[in-house]
Amino acid sequence: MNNTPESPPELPSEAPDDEAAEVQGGAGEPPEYDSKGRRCGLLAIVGRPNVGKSTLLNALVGQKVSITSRKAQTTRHRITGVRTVEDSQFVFVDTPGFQTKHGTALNRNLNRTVLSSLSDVDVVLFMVEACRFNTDDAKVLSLLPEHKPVILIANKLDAVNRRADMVPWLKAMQERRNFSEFVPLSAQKPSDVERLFAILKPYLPEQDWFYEEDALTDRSDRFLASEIIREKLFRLTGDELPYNCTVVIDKFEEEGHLKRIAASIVVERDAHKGMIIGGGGERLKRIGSEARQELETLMDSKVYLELWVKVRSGWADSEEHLRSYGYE
Ligand SMILES: Nc1nc2c(ncn2[C@@H]2O[C@H](COP(=O)(O)OP(=O)(O)OP(=O)(O)O)[C@@H](O)[C@H]2O)c(=O)[nH]1
Ligand SMILES: [Mg+2]
Repeated sequence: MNNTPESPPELPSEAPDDEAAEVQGGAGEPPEYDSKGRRCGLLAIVGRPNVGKSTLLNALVGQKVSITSRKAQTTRHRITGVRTVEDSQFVFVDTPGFQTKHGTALNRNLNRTVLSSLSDVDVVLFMVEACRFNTDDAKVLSLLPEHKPVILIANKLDAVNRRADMVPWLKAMQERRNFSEFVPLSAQKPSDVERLFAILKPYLPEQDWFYEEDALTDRSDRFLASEIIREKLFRLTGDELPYNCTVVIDKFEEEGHLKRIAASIVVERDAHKGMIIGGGGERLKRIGSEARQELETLMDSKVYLELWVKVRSGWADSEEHLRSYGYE
């Protein structure tokens, strides 16, 4: 996976001192710089948990870079997905679903991630489920910056039984905010997703690309490994397992065409450990085997995966644990 950002354009090093001072002071002409007609911009995907933000990001990028599940609160980090179409580079930022309940340190951390992602983007994709709008959606909407274009994405269109309901719903939505665009779609339908690029392109500023043309994400294989394991954990355990478990990579070594990965699943209680391991260790085996298969495909190499389960009570409410587990 190619994830090296291109270095930003540099001022000519031979410029005399007084010229450099002039540029810094903001007077005079900006340094001559040719973006070759290219466009590039940051687009944040924001919304309450479970509306389909990560599903859309993966579809836009054309490869899985962000995990998804039926459970709310799946995404825990700011994850960048890149897609370059002709002269335009779209840098999408997936964010955790904004948390309105449970004031744990983890939730405060997730919300900080959402808010900081908003500050430097060119356009916000505000995602809701088509024909729905609840207090959690309203809370997210109230946090969006006033002076940035916001595009309303009404996802899960396939789940709307009566299309006629869309008209009054949209009218009510437009009264809530002056959205720059309104796009009803299904993130699971590739033709709907491809249509988005033409709609979004005019919102990208004219500037050179931030990433190389074939870049997909800013995240490392090591990070991806922990996320894929967490996804299998979320998907293969029922609602009995609370969402506050996490995955830590203890070892990530490459030996030629083989990757040796050891990871710990960290839970809050002994009872949770039992749920994950399952009778005769069956469930943990399945989590490991599904994760390994997917990692082998994504990383195009052989993967040897070792999984452990550890109990660390109170980790989700400890800033110190959060930091040591990679929550920025
Ligand atoms: N029917 C239908 N389901 C969808 C669609 N898009 C996503 N989903 C499902 O919605 C659930 C949540 O999807 P995610 O992409 O994980 O949602 P999210 O908004 O990233 O969730 P958090 O990371 O928890 O905030 C998954 O079960 C998806 O398969 C869609 O267009 N139609
Ligand atoms: Mg997500």
